[in-house]
Amino acid sequence: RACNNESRGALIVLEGLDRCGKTSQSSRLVSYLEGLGHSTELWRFPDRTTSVGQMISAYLLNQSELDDRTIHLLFSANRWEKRSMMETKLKAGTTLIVDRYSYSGVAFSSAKGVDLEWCKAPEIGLLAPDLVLYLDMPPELLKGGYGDERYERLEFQKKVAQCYKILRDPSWKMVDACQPIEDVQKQLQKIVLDNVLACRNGKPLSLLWS
Ligand code: 2DT
Repeated sequence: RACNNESRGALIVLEGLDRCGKTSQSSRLVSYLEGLGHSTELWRFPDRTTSVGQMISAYLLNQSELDDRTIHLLFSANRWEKRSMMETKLKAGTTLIVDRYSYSGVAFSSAKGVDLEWCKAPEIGLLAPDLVLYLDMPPELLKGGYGDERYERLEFQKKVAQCYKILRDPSWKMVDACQPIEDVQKQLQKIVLDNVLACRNGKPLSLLWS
């Protein structure tokens, strides 16, 4: 779809605990926006395809051990290595639906006891999302138990939920993810479409944390 220089894509982030439905809602949003003729891509962090991403993946699969701050900085580096591509795509008019971003970075590391402000520091200067959608679900209700990756334990997820609460700001859109998947999708679609249109109409890009 043709785009004039003024109209850019939106940077839209989905956050929430493991297994709250982020991944399937994200791909549905991409289909929805594409169906309306908006150029859209699905992104996710960690991006396990890069060399930094492979180190992160090995850590998550319990195939390697890393100090808490070291892995935190790798997650952050994994966003920095994608930053310029992200900006290029947005400026070319493509909307990015991003499954996890800096908020996961800060929530998961601070849930381990790493200082919150320390966790935020390496994220400063990354592109700020135009919209943060938080899929809200009590840790006890997360779908079908947990897998074998690091972090997939109820007690830890409860701590992550607390850290997300501290990070949350009034601009976040909280969506009740306990509703049927179709109802969640309908709510997300409306919020996302409004945001995509606002970005096309000249809302400027901004930087974390602002
Ligand atoms: P997925 O199952 O969504 O691939 O999540 N995580 C993620 C962090 O600890 N820091 C980060 O910066 C990001 C993006 C959340 C993989 C796990 O990695 C955690 C779950």
